[in-house]
Amino acid sequence: MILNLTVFLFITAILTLIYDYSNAQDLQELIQEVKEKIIRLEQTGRIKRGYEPYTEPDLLDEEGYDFVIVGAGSSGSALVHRLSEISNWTILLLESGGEPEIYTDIPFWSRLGEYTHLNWGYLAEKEDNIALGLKDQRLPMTRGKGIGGSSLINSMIYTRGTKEDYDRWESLGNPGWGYEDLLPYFEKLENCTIPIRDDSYRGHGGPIYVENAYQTKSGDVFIEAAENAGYNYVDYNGRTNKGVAYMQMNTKKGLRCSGESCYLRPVKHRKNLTIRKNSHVTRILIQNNTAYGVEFVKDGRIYTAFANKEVILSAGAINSPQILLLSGIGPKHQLLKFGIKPISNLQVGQKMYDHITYSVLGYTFNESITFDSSDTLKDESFINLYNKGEGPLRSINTIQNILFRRSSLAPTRVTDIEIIGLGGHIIAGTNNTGEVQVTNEIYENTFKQYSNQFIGSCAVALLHPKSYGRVELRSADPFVHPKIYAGFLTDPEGRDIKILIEGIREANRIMLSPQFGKYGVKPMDSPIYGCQQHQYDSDEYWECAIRHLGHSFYHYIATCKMGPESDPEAVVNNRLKVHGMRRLRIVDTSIIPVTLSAHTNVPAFMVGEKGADLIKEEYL
Ligand SMILES: Cc1cc2nc3c(=O)[nH]c(=O)nc-3n(C[C@H](O)[C@H](O)[C@H](O)COP(=O)(O)OP(=O)(O)OC[C@H]3O[C@@H](n4cnc5c(N)ncnc54)[C@H](O)[C@@H]3O)c2cc1C
Ligand SMILES: *[C@@H]1O[C@H](CO)[C@@H](O)[C@H](O)[C@H]1NC(C)=O
Ligand SMILES: *[C@@H]1O[C@H](CO)[C@@H](O)[C@H](O)[C@H]1NC(C)=O
Ligand SMILES: *[C@@H]1O[C@H](CO)[C@@H](O)[C@H](O)[C@H]1NC(C)=O
Ligand SMILES: *[C@@H]1O[C@H](CO)[C@@H](O)[C@H](O)[C@H]1NC(C)=O
Ligand SMILES: *[C@@H]1O[C@H](CO)[C@@H](O)[C@H](O)[C@H]1NC(C)=O
Ligand SMILES: CC(=O)N[C@H]1CO[C@H](CO)[C@@H](O)[C@@H]1O
Repeated sequence: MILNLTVFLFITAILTLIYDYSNAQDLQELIQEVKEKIIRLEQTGRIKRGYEPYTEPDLLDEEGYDFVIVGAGSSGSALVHRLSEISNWTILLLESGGEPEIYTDIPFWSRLGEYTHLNWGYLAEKEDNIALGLKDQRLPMTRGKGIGGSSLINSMIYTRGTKEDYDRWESLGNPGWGYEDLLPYFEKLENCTIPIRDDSYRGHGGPIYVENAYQTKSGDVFIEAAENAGYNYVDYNGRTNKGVAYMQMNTKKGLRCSGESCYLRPVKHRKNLTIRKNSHVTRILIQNNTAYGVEFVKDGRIYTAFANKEVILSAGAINSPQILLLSGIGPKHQLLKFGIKPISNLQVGQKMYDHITYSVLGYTFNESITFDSSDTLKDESFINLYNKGEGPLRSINTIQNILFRRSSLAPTRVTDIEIIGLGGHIIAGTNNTGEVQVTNEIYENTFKQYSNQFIGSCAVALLHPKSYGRVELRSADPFVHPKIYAGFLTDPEGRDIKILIEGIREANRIMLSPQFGKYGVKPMDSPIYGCQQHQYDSDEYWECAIRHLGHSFYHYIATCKMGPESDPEAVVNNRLKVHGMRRLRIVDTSIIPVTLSAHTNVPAFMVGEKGADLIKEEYL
């Protein structure tokens, strides 16, 4: 999980502990140090890395393939893995970013990528009454850039979503997307290595490994406390997600299992598959409402790739709509504003759902049962990770537990609150430096005082918001970032904020229980700077805190929403084909029409798997 708004601070916290580094310059030094360590351990034969560079054939000005796929992210990787099983299909995968870095495989350090070229670096537009405690009042809208896409820099939290979610998706006029239809894909894609009581929902033959998160004692206490508070221990990726559990991660023997490492790495040598990196698609080539190729820029030159069968966009929920808009598919008035000739007037980018999260709910402990990051730069930790899949480097931002709950305001049977238990805190104890940050006032006046204490925290996420944002063009230049409006907490009834506050109180109920009391757990109750005028723990206080530090969970969906032709918001149909167009599909999280009780990486893999089958059905 976790916001990039503070992961940087978290990283600097680790640095402060060990090296007393404190500025952005030193982040680059840290990255260098981690890289050098891995290379040295590899050269001396103490670890073995699985990663080999991606090579590609010479590029011609014009090339032709059966399928041209745009974006090597979570969905694109799954799609390409499956389509390239068909030996007589030729496939071109174009990815704007480059290769993974050697540290991205290591869960603990992998989020470093967020502060490098592996992140597109999107920031939401400034909006009223949200992000009040962030620099420039702009929310980071992080997106992975590189082979693997967002799964290269994400937090590897493994969640499928529930029967209610997918049945709702299907009920909106999307046959084939109900739970019964999709469960086989969730099973197919995974290799669940966790012992589970009712295993009948889980898969064991797929490329995506599932393992429990690294635990410290505080993770065990979280389970005890939640059970005592009335939650059942569940396999939250099984029959029901309602309850508490150790967090399941998509790691393979302790290492990141991304679209790159688990879907593409094993098949990248297939002769019928060409993967071109640093290849930025600028528009789809369209004639007579038929997509016949794409134009892309590599090393400053423009190239054309023709598609004999289809063009498929897997550029993610921010970039797929951007590419459609640049190609003339989208709201007519918006296109005309940028001088783009309208081809199909669809509501591209007009609705974007995400999961707003408050993740700085901190607690102090009187004993060291939380995460101790001082081990994470030791050679032994790297060796244990690579050779045995064990140790603290398996940990991602100290994530340990997950809990799903239905709030008192939940519209249907969905679980709409998620609480994540962490054995650390992402701001407290750090120096307030970094490219994205809370304001210095907040750091100095709120979090700094908790330095050098044993700390844990909870993140609370709203899974089924009413509020939504949107994505629009900022410019007709394909290299200019689109405008992103998060739209958090804009629902007129104010229901979203109420549910988040309910979630915060529930997290407090668990963390301040007798089970944690044995470890002297106390809330970090120094008010968030800017919210001192409210009585601590009042509804007004929490609303203020959330409006200051609530952030994106990077679970953008619905910007190229699936729906029947009769749905005015729909961009693709249930076969992932763009309405009114021929030979053009979208296969990524942008097509997801309904909010899910889940983080979106596994759903992204599922969409790739199912998309591949839809395409195979059509041509074979
Ligand atoms: C920081 C972070 C943490 C997250 N943590 C979790 C988590 O713990 N668990 C979870 O389930 N989900 C998590 N998510 C969300 C999850 O990773 C994403 O929802 C998922 O990866 C999206 O998959 P996708 O295929 O839709 O898009 P992406 O994986 O983003 O892939 C899109 C790809 O297209 C490429 N691209 C874009 N534009 C172009 C272009 N013009 N030309 C060529 N290529 C292009 C991009 O570079 C990228 O590689 C997280 C996301 C982020 C950013
Ligand atoms: C924190 O950062 C400031 C600069 O922003 C620097 O002056 C100060 O020395 C740093 N403190 C520590 C403890 O690193
Ligand atoms: C391609 O392969 C599939 C099976 O893998 C087969 O059904 C199809 O006929 C083949 N097409 C051609 C043109 O060879
Ligand atoms: C699934 O994981 C288990 C345990 O690591 C392993 O033995 C098995 O080979 C894996 N299966 C596949 C299909 O990779
Ligand atoms: C456009 O495409 C349709 C459907 O394939 C076809 O019937 C029509 O003849 C095409 N028109 C032109 C001008 O090519
Ligand atoms: C922590 O606090 C609890 C509750 O006050 C107390 O019982 C325990 O002895 C304390 N532990 C330490 C190490 O101080
Ligand atoms: C022409 C060619 O090399 N086809 C390959 C495509 O990929 C499949 C799956 O690996 C191979 O079996 C084919 O040989």
